[in-house]
Amino acid sequence: MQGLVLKSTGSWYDVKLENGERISARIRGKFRLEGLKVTNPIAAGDQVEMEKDKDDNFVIHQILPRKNYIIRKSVNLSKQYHILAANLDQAILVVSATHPKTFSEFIDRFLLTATAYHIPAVLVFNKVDLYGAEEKQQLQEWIDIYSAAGYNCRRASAKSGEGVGEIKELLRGKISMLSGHSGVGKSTLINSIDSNLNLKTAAISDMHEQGKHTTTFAEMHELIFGGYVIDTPGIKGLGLADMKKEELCRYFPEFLKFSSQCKFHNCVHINEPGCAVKQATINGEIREERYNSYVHMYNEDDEQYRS
Ligand SMILES: Nc1nc2c(ncn2[C@@H]2O[C@H](COP(=O)(O)OP(=O)(O)OP(=O)(O)O)[C@@H](O)[C@H]2O)c(=O)[nH]1
Ligand SMILES: [Mg+2]
Ligand SMILES: [Zn+2]
Repeated sequence: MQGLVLKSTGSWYDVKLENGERISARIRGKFRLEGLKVTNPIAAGDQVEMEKDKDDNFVIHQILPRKNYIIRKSVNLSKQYHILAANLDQAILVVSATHPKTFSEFIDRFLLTATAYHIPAVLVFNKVDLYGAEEKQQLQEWIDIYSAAGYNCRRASAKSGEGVGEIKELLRGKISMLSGHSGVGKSTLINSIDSNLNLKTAAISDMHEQGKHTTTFAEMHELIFGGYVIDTPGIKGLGLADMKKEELCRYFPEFLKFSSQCKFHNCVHINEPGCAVKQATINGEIREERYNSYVHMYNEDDEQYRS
C-alpha cells in the first residue's frame, strides 16, 4: 500500500493513502540518507510503501526514490541533519525587510542550498504593507540583485492582499515548500491563499521583533485549487551539508556564464589570476553583494563542510 507523508512528528507519521484517507503510521527498520546522520528519516513529501502489522497498525517499510530533498543542520546536534521536505517542485523563501528583518546572507545561503539540490527557488518579499522608505529601498535592491542572478522574485502582503493572487498561481498544481525566519508570515500567506486552511499564526514579540515559532512541525497541506504546500517552522540558518567548499561556486547561477572563461578550469574565483568571475564583478556584470557573499561562505569555518 502506498501513501504520501504529510507530517512527521517524531515516531508517528501522518500519511495520505491513495484513496484520500488520512492515517497514522510508524516506521520499521533503519533508513539512511547517503551516509548523513538524520534526525528524521522520513519527511513531508515522501512517498512511502506500507503494510499492516499484526495489531492492524500501518507500518512504513520503504521510501520510494526521492526526486529531491532539502536538509538543514539539526538545531542541537551539530553533526546531525534534519530533512525539511522531499519531492519538491519549488522552494519558496519568505523574506521580510522588517518585523523580523531577514539578512541577505541568509537569503544567499537558502538559494545556494536549493540550487545545489536542484530545486527551483523563489523569493517572496512579504509584509510590504509595513515598509517605510528604507525598507522600500532594501526591497528594490533585493529584487535587482536576485532577479539579475536568475531567481523569481515576488512582493506580497498577506495583510493587504497585494501579490497574493500571483503567489496562488505560482503554487497551483505544484508541490511547494515555504521557508523563512519565524514570524515572516509563512502560515498567514498560506491562509490568505487558501481560506479552507486555517493554520495557526501568532503576532511577533514586541520586544525583539522576532517570531514565536508558532509552526512547530513541517506539514504538507492540500490546496483546494490543486497542489500541495508544505508549511515549515521558522529557521535560523541552513547548513551547507553535503558540499565541499570548492563546489560552492557552481551554485551561484550568475557565475556560470563567466566561469568557463577563467584561466584555470578548476578556478574557484578567489585568488586565481585570470579569473573571469572576478573580472565580471569588477565590470558590474555580477553584483558585488553576491560575489562578496560567496567569498564569505567560502572562507567560513571549514567545519561547515564535509571533507
Ligand atoms: N503587517 C503584516 N503582517 C503580517 C503579514 N504577514 C503576516 N503578518 C503577521 O506576522 C505575524 C507572524 O505571522 P505567521 O504567519 O505566524 O509567521 P510564520 O512565518 O508562519 O512564523 P513561524 O510559524 O513562527 O515560523 C502574524 O501576526 C501575522 O498576522 C503581512 O504581510 N503584513
Ligand atoms: Mg507558521
Ligand atoms: Zn574564476
